[in-house]
Amino acid sequence: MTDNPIPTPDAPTVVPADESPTTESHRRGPAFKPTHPVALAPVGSPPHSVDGFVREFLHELNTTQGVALSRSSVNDQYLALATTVRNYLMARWLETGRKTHEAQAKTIGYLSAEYLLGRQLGNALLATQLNDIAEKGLAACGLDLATLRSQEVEPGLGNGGLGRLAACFIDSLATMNVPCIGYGIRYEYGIFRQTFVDGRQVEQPDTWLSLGSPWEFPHPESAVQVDFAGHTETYDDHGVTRSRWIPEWNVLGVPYNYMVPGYLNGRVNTLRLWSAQATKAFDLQIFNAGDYASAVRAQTFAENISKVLYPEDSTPQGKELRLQQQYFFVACSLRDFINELDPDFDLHKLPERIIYQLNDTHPVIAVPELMRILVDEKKWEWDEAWEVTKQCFAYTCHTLLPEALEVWPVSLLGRLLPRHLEIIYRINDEFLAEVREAFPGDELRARRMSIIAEYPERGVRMAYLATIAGTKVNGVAALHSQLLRDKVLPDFSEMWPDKFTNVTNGITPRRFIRMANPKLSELVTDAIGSGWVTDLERLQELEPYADDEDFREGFRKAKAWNKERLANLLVQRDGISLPPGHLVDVMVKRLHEYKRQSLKIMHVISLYEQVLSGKITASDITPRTVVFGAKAAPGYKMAKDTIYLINAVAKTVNADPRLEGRLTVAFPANYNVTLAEKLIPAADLSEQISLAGMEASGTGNMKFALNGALTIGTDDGANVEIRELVGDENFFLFGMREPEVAALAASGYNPGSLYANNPQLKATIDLIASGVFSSDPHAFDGIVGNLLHQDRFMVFADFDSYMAEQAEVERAYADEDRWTRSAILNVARCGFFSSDRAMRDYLKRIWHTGPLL
Ligand code: NBG
Repeated sequence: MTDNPIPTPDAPTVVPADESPTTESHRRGPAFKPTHPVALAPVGSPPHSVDGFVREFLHELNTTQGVALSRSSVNDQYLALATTVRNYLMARWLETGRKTHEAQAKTIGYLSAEYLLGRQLGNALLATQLNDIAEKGLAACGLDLATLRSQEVEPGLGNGGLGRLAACFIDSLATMNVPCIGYGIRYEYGIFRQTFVDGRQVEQPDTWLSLGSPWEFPHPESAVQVDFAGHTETYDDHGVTRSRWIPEWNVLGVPYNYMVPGYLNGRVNTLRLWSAQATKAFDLQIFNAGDYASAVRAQTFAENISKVLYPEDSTPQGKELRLQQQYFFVACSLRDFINELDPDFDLHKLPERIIYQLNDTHPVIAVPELMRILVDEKKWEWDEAWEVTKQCFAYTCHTLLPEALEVWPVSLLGRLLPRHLEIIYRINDEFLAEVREAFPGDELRARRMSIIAEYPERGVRMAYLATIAGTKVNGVAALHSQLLRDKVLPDFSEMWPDKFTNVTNGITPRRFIRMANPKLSELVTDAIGSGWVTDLERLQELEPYADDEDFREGFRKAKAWNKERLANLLVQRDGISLPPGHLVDVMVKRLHEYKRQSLKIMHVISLYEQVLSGKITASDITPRTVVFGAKAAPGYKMAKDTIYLINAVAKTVNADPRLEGRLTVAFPANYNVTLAEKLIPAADLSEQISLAGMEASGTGNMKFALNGALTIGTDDGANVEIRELVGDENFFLFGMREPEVAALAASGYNPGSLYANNPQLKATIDLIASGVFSSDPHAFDGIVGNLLHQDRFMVFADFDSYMAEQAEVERAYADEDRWTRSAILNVARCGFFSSDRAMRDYLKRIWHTGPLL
């Protein structure tokens, strides 16, 4: 628990009142009235022409990078290009800030510990419509746009779906003209860089900042102080007994602003990520005492808070540093918004100005923090403060896995945030009184609903706190929201049925179709015009084109082009060859047992086994390449073993001439947003094969369908809605449904007997255990033993159904026209999955605000 111990008593303890930067340094606006006409005019943009672009680019190269074109490195050129494109967005950004401030409009404060942004340059070029100009301008300077684009290291400040969703949402809000500030953490190291050594995952630090970061604007003058630890005391405040927190140490949060450009609409919102820095008090005392080494250590200690993204996805580790991160960024974010309000603003009206969306439980400590500000600092009555606080938050749950619901040990929370723990206790007391009043005599219910869990140790259930405080609680797909109400929070949904709602996730069409799939975009735009980019439901107009032979031909050509582009990339990036003419079957997502990559690799192994044993011949197999992309949490043994198994199978299968090259496995390392943008458009088949009831939504599933891949999937998460929309005949459904899963679990699931009674399943598992895939005979004991004796995610139970549906896939793929028709209908019918629609749903059902026009 104590991976970042609180400083011992020789660490600084004094927090001088004048610690924050001088008021003078962050005063806004000029001291005197400007008179120069340029200073009075609106901020201008560089001319939208090749000439204007070249001038701006060379100016940046010469004056910001400080190099001549003739001596510039590719990195110089990339940085100058990024800055140039940024300059074209600047006038919009400054104008957006001015307009939002003037309108005093309600803002969405999106609180998220993760933003998986992907590369910025392509998106900025798209938003400014500068692609062609940049290409020509750079060519005239002897440079190649594509080369410079590939120089960008993506900010991997998230683990997977949750962080990518946040990035899609802020893109949509900007495009829809809705005021939003995304708040998060500027991790110095994002999600680790994955490499494979002898087939095993090895993690390397993600040094995304090391070559410069042209997209960020630090504002050290607006740094915010964040306190930790210490104790609380009561005092007499003119006859009223109040509490106050005497913290033990503190750090500074320095904001870094990033542009979030809307698509062709003139709006640029802000993403504000906080970086931790030592306060002066932290080291001054020790410096004065002449202990240089301790002073530097103190500094390192403070900066640790934003040092690294925790690489666990959906399974938090409950580490102290993690709680520090969570409190750090929400404390900064609340303080920041309040600081920006007019000094005479009446905080009772705060809900008219902001709604904080809690992206999972990670930022939930914001609830007691706002209470602390109102009750302790502003000296409000408790009830008055709670009334306002309740209206300022809404909560999105992103999981159903019990181990993913955060519970902070009371001992830890009380040590790090003693005043917040007191506030949580009081919220709980008042809430439980409400429960007892609503359900008299039902003490068991009160105990079940308590924010404080008693076992296995006393802990604070953050999801309960969020549910009690939030105006609304939502799940991320229809099935997930239903299970959230019925299984995770049934007592709460009984008490407050209206609090619960669903918003099915979505993805941004700008990045994942328009940018990632230029050929399909062109084809679609030629057919139905370009309106679909901001109004994705218009893809419906493509339906009749499914029966148009020319369109189908164009569609296939686009897919073939995407496959070739992927093949070129994989050779260059990983030395992997993608055989032409293959069905491209893709499973990309975090490695997790519930997602069942093991089932996918068992499909490959089963086919291989059937060839080895002579049940079929290679020519019976539809030529297929199975592509995996997945990172495993560094401490997740089973997930790492699965990566090793996939790599081992790939090595064996790809080299076996008996398969005649008709079945290959590709596993490029370090799957990230940049790779996704090339992989997804090239896919024919999308694998969404989690055990029903486990995947909250999935968003990769939406990206594949919208890029014309067909889905093989279980009735889980948003798959359910995809299938409803595209129609059964255009979706490969297999496996148990959620109620069957629940029933099987209740009746006692026995994977061992399935193994014993299913010859092909047995042959598949036996081949893994036989040692053909690894020189280490025990390499897969863990995986095999786990499946045989436990199989928590019921891989064996769905094995037959999955194999049968894969055979159905092969039959369908053999009929080119039928397949293309289905793929086009997937695109035409999935417009619902735009994150623009998701944002409209949040605006209507949760945030109760709208665009600022
Ligand atoms: C993930 C779910 C996905 C879902 C994303 C975005 C967490 C805790 N949850 O199914 O596993 O698509 O959130 O909602 O990362």
